[in-house]
Amino acid sequence: MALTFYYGAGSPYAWRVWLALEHKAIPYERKVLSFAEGDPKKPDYLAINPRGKVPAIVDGDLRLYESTAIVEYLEDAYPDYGKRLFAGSVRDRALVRRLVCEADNYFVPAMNRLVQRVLFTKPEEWDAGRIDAARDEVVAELERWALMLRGDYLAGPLSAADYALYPLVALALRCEKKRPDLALRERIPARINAWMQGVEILPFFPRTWPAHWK
Ligand SMILES: N[C@@H](CCC(=O)N[C@@H](CS)C(=O)NCC(=O)O)C(=O)O
Repeated sequence: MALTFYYGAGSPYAWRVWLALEHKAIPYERKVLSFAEGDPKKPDYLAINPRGKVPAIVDGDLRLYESTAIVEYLEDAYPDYGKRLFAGSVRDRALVRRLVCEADNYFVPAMNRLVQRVLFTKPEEWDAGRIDAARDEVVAELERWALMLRGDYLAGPLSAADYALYPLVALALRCEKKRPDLALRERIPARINAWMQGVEILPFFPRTWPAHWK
């Protein structure tokens, strides 16, 4: 029986898992939950993830949530599928894990502040100073990431680190759709723009783009 992947469009965490499944060419059935309908908080889904958040997977009798744990599980449970998400030596793999931790612990809080102040605040209540401050924090993070890049991808070869960060940056950029004068895209370091393009050219990437972002 194929693995079941519980997904919500626009969730950067669910997007990570989708990219990882595609990277590893693992067969899966994707179930789309609607945030508007409150699907993640319905009893059937709470039985899979009691926190009521996407993503989650069900693989045989395993129920697993938290995107980072899921991505590590996919690598360990399907070692011979597709390409490695954590490739190379013990040290190489530690670098990938470190970058994933940095994405979660440093980029996520900066991105969340921006998303909160733009996407989750009514335009009539926008505070330009606080929005610009949040944008500057995201830019400062990306400047740091630009220095960490090891070639085309974050850890050298394409890895779980790229899939951890890309959806977060894409969501931050999504704020510019709602507030065109945010001026985030133009401040993104050139090396990060090039890195994003390196993810976007992956053959499976286009079908993972959030449906309502088109
Ligand atoms: N740390 C979690 C974060 C998951 C998360 O926050 N998911 C959000 C969407 S981005 C969610 O499902 N929210 C639904 C809700 O709170 O009702 C992970 O990495 O999987």
